[in-house]
Amino acid sequence: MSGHSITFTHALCRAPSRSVTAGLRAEDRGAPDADLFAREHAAYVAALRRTGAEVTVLEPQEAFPDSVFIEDPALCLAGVAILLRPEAPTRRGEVAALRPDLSRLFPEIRDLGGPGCVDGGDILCSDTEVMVGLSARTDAAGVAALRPIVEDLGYRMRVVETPAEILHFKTESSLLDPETILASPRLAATGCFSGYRVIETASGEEGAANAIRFNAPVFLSDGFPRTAERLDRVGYEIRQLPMSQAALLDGGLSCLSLRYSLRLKP
Ligand code: CIR
Repeated sequence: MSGHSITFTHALCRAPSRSVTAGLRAEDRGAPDADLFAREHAAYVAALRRTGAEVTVLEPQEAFPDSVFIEDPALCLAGVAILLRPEAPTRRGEVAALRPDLSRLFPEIRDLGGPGCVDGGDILCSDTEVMVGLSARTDAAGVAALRPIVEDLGYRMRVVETPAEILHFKTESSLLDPETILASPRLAATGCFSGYRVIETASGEEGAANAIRFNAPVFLSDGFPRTAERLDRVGYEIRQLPMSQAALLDGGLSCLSLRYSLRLKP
């Protein structure tokens, strides 16, 4: 096992805006509390920093309530930042707002271009492969525009379907190590992870699948004790973080950062 795809030197986050209370949500379970969101976000940033990574936190953007979910407007791959194209009209402007920061941090920037759409939340990367889930936010035209970029950077691309009830492909899946994926039973049942070892979340704990392996630990959201125990039993170092406010906006651990290494693909 190379360990490469789980070793990150950097992460990029964006502080939540006060306008986060107006963020998109499929089902209204109440608006998040902006102060509590900020505290949970700060705990997340601190936890990433404790792994030794350099974490940059960008200024909040009031014009974009969902901009704290910085994973969606870009993909960082092999030392290149790829600017994507969110489907949600209220999120389109996040791309232009992020460009100057990515230009400062990355030696190379590429653009997806229109008219297709891709959200970073639908992209799961291993050492060799980029899996993209078609979803309400990522369409075939977007995938067609992404493919040549990904292949030019030396990765295979696998395109799969995300079941309609799941917002983003990674809402219910994450890479635990280069060969292992954590996924909800309903996503795993589609067969899309063939070739990987799949660990399923415990019953009723589908949200645990939006985990991140960031250097040594696997971070899980609070409130998924049986999945945490399942992972602990097979040897993963588990850290749990409060995600109550992001969850009200259908977000989770992966959405809150762009994780990358400035080493090029070996
Ligand atoms: C949205 O609907 O776009 C946000 N409220 C949540 C985005 C979550 N992002 C992700 O799963 N990558």
